Amino acid sequence: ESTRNQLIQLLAKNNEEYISGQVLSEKLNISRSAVWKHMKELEKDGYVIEAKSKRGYRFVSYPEKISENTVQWGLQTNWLGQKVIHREVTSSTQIIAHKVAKEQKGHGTIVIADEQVSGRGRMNRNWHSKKGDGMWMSMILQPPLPPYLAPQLTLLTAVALTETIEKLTGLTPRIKWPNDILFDNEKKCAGILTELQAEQDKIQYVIIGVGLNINQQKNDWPEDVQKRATSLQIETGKQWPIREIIQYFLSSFESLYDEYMKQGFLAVKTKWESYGFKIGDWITIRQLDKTRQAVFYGLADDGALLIKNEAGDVERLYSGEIDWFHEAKSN
Ligand code: BTX
Repeated sequence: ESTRNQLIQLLAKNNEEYISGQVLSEKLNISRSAVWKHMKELEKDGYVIEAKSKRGYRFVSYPEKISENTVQWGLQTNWLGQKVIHREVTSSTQIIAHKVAKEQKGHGTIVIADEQVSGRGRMNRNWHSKKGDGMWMSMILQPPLPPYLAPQLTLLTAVALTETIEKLTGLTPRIKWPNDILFDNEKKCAGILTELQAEQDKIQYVIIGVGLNINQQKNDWPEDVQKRATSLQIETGKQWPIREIIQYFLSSFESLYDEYMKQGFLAVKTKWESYGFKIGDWITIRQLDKTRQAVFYGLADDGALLIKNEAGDVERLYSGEIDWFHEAKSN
């Protein structure tokens, strides 16, 4: 790793505290005047650095750009995102994450891109991920869980994402089962894609992909997507800082994940239901080639979708897609 990157990491890890030129020169094994020269280079790149005699150096602010280092600066997590892989452009962060997970595991490693040229949704659908407009991220996790519980992680991710949007923007996002985040206008601002590598009774790793539309305008999407999509910018009328949203989401996800590992699914379920969209309403359920109507009852204790069918019996569903009744009628 380059001296420059090591230097950035040392300053970033130290947050707002000063770190002396002496300590830096010892840790990096370079002279103090070389340290000073590196600082001047960093300033040219948009880092704002404060230097105080007797105390040393500290970062005041980072360039707005997302990078492995800027994501870590001020990050409040214990294990999630402690390793960051960043690409300006890539096909899909899911592909990189799978590769990394296969080679070196890496529980908690995250992959972020400014732009994905073939971002993917579920069932090989396309996910629009234009440059600098959103959070396009994949998280590598190795939860000590049997594979059948993996869908709970998708629900957990939806809760963390919803909390993040609500806390930072004041908007009221809702979750459409199992994994879309939308607003009361039924437009979608985020999606989650959970991909699993497992043995019969044990998860080897999970890649959770999260796409959140942040600064797009309506015209940034093709027409078919415009009808269903929205962004934080469209909903609030202002631009949002992507780096801070990433950091807030990582904290929020980590604490919910830790709580879930200690206490089980109940805490997630309660929160999920408080954000759940159309609970108590008629919905349309599509499974393979079958379509039918039922009342959306809520979540079962294990995260399954509870519905009351036309005969009045309550059923559990583990997969499928739901739509609102009026959408199904108009199709
Ligand atoms: P999904 O299958 O539920 O949603 C995909 C559908 O949503 C598309 O068919 C299209 O109609 C619509 N759509 C496409 N792009 C957008 C967009 N930007 N905003 C709103 N609606 C859109 C949801 O799949 C899962 C998406 C996960 C994306 C992340 S990004 C990081 C990671 N890398 C990657 O390739 N995928 C994940």
